[in-house]
Amino acid sequence: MTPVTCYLGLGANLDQPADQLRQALSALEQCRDIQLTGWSSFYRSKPVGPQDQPDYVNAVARIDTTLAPLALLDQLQAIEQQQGRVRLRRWGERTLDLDILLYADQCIDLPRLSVPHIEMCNRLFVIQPLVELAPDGRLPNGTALSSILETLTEQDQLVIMTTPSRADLLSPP
Ligand code: ROI
Repeated sequence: MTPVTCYLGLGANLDQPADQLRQALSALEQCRDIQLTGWSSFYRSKPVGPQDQPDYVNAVARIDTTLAPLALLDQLQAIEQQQGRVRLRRWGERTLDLDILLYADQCIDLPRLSVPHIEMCNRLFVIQPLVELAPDGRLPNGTALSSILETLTEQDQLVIMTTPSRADLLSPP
């Protein structure tokens, strides 16, 4: 299979969340069937959902992969588990969340996987890093990502944080 380009959402708000994201990028980089081709800045964001939980760190990664969608999902869930994912409640805090936002220009509707990610267009913490990484990107239906960003101005602003370089992925925190 020829590789396809995908965008992944990364989020964490427990156990030093920025380190969780850095480790996740490092794990992606080490996957045989995945080539990590870029990532956005890391952003600190207020929780969407219950407010009585720590702030999140969010980012978006771009990969090229030969994995089919469900095989990619399995791989992302394995990385979540390796990093000791805990999720204490629905809409609640978690050590690491890895989501497939876009898989080439495909629409996927399976019990385990919906792509484009169902909630992404409503969430500044997804769309802002995605537009940073893919300023000319579009949804499979042709909608420009930058036009979605313009609809999300009401949401709490994100704060740009220190973001790892490729060299940082290889060294321990
Ligand atoms: N809120 C923010 N800011 N970032 C997230 O990654 C995130 N993930 C979630 C919910 C609980 C919806 N809230 C979030 O799953």
